[in-house]
Formats: sequence, C-alpha cells, structure tokens
Amino acid sequence: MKENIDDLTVFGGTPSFQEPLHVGRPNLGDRERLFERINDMLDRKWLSNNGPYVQELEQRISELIGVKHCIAMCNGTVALEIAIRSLELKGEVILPSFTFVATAHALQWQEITPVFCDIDPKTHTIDPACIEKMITPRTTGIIGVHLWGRPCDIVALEKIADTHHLKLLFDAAHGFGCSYKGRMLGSFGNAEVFSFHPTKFFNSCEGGAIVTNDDALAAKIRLMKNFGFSGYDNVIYIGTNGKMNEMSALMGLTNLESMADFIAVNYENYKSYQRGLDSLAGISLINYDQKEKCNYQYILLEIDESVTHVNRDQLVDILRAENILARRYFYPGCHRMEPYRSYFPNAGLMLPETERLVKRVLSFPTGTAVGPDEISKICQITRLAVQYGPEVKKRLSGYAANETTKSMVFEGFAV
Ligand code: T4K
Repeated sequence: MKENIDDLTVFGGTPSFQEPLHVGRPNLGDRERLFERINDMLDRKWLSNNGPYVQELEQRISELIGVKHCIAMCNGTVALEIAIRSLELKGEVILPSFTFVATAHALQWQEITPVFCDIDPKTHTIDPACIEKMITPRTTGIIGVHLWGRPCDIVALEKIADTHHLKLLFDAAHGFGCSYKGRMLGSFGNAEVFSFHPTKFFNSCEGGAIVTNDDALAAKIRLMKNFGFSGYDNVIYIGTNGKMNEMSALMGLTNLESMADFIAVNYENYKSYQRGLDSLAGISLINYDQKEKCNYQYILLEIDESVTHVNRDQLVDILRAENILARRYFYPGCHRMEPYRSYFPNAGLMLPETERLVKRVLSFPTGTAVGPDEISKICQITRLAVQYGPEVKKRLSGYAANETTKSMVFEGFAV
C-alpha cells in the first residue's frame, strides 16, 4: 500500500500494477457454451443475414426489454444512422454535446445538422429546459442519450416532442438493462438504440440493436439494414449493410446468459468504490437511482479542483503512472471535436454546464476485470493524491516545468 506521496510512481515509486488496468475490459460469458455455439454455427454453415442466432438474440432482447421489435445490427453507430434515416430526420436535430461522438456523427454523416444542447449537471443528460431554445423551423427531432445508463428526463422530452411535432430517438448505448419509472429503457420514444461494443457491460464483440414498438418503422428498418431486399431479387427500398453476423449473435446470446452476474459484479465494484472514496472531500462518485434497474457499468468521478487542488488531468497522470488507465469520457465534448468545432466555433457559449463538466469527470475501471483488491489500491492512490493535494500539485507543476526544460534541451533550445 502506498502511504506517502513519495510512493506515487509519478514521484519515483513503483507502479501499483504490472499490467495496465483499462476502462472497458469486456465481460465474457461461459466459454464452453460459446464454443458449442460456434461449432453449431460452423456445422450449419449459416454465418450472417438473419441467421438463427440473430433471430434468437432479437427474441431474447425483445422479451427482456418488453418491446415488440428488436433489430440486431453490426454496431451501435450504424444502428443510430439507420434509426435516424428510418425516422426521416433531416434539417436539424437537437442532441447533447456531452456524449460519445458517434451520436453526432450519425447525424452529420447524413448531412443533418447536429444542434448541441446543454445538460442538467445533476443527471449529465440533456436538459429539457434548454431544448426549447434550440428549436427552429428546421428542427425535425431530438436525440436523448441515457448517459452512463441513467435515463433522460423522458417525460419532459416526450412532452416537448409532442408539442413541437418532433421525432424522439434515444441513444441507449449505455442503457441496456436499465429502467425508467419501472419500465426498461428501450421502449421509449419512436425508437431506441443499444450498443454491444466490448467496452459495454454486455457485448456481442461488435454489435448493436434498434428497439421499437412501431410495426411499420421496424419493417422499414429490417429492409434498410439489408440493402432494401425483400426476397432474393426484389429491392424495394434504399438500404445499407447493417446486419449483425452469427458470430456476434452467439457471443451476445452467451453473454446474455451471464448478464445478471455481470451486473452483480458491477454493483459490488460500485459499492467498493463508494467505501474506498467515502468522505473524500472534492470527489463525488456517480449516483444511481436504487429504485430503478441499473447496470452500474460506469464508475464516474467528479473532481472539484477548488477543493482537491490536483485537477482532473493531473489525477489522470498520477493514475496512468500506476498503470491505471482512467478515461476522460467524454472530453472535450462533441462541439469541440471536428468537424463541429469548425462548423460551430461559438457553440460552447450555449453549453456552460457541458464545458464545466467535461473538465471534471473521470471514468475508473470496473467490470469482471477488477475486484475489491484492485479497487482498494485505486482508491488509496486517489486518496493520497487528493489528501495531499496542494503538495502534489506543487510537485507536479515543478515536474512539468522540469520536463519542459528537458524537452527543450532535447530539442536544442537549452541555453
Ligand atoms: N453512443 C454512445 C453514447 C456510445 O458510448 C457509443 C459507443 C456509441 C453511441 C456507438 O456505439 P458503437 O458503434 O461503438 O457500438 C469507445 C468505444 O469504441 C465505443 O463503443 C464506446 N461508445 C465508447 C464509450 O468507448 P474507446 O476509444 O474508448 O474504445 P477502445 O476500443 O479504445 O476501448 C477502450 C479500452 O477497452 C481499451 O483501451 C482496452 C479495452 N478493450 C477494448 C476492446 C475493444 C478491451 O480490453 N478489449 C477490447 O476488445 O471508444
């Protein structure tokens, strides 16, 4: 255990972990069951295009969510693109800037203008009070993102969408297995989109799905994800290749069987972080609503530099030196990424909460790859850095100045 700041690796101590601890190590289900399914797939020689494993996965997910249609996809981004196109969104669509860039790209890819809206600092999801200000005659829809698996204010969003005749789509990439007012995420708005990327607590290698209760929309999406084919030679709609393959589907089915175990591990990890960071001034751990179903897949910290002295980025450096690869999800906000930064250079003026939050949040490792021992060490290092904040900050600043001098020498600038 590291007990004083000289033990920190940034100041010359030995790294706490030999191997890097990543955020987003995949959770894996039963291997034997997986190999059985792979063999079965090889025997059947049916590898893609609405194969039996895809159909089974769609069925299982529909039942789990309580939604009429689940259309499995090759990944969450293509699922978003197809959902957006199937809803005939065009012109402008309002979404939060505080999300993974895929949410914005899925619009811009189709030459629809993403209009970035601020978030509620308590929930990190789109602030309904800000949406009305962004609506113009060109607005056709709203995309809410259930960030970290915490639901948007769905009732408020539905009301705005109804009043202004806008389509309502949810990016539920983080929301699989979570509920809102007792109903599973996936069954709200016109449609919702899941991601089953390996960094998600439930993965299908790569994958995603669109879920909806709208029969006509589901039929259209099924056509669109398979080039618009209806039968062998009959193309009746514009489409693309959004199909999930059998390998991904059987991975998904196998992992689905262990989903409750993954959530239990995430919950235990969450509680370990709660204990480990308890009453550490200036650090707050994400809150999850205990009355709702939740996947607990993100361990998100908010760092108040005015209390901790060390800022979020210095904490990242301290942790990285220990081989703890904490992530700055979702820094610096979509509006500060290309092409949006060039298109809307002043977007930040309308996004004060987003601008503040992107500098404060940090994601820590969780999932089946870590347990109480690792978490205890991670918390101990965080406590050390924060409790000795002023001293750590001073030494890090000196260290940074030294590093600059060294690199200047290296680059031939030394006097
Ligand atoms: N909407 C939202 C709100 C999203 O968060 C996402 C995806 C999407 C839409 C789009 O869904 P997809 O099209 O991706 O299905 C990632 C993921 O690429 C992305 O899926 C995810 N959100 C986002 C939050 O994170 P990176 O750059 O952090 O991922 P990557 O691949 O570098 O992985 C992170 C770490 O996880 C690695 O450093 C190590 C570990 N890892 C990763 C993979 C892929 C493993 O241990 N094994 C693996 O196989 O972006």
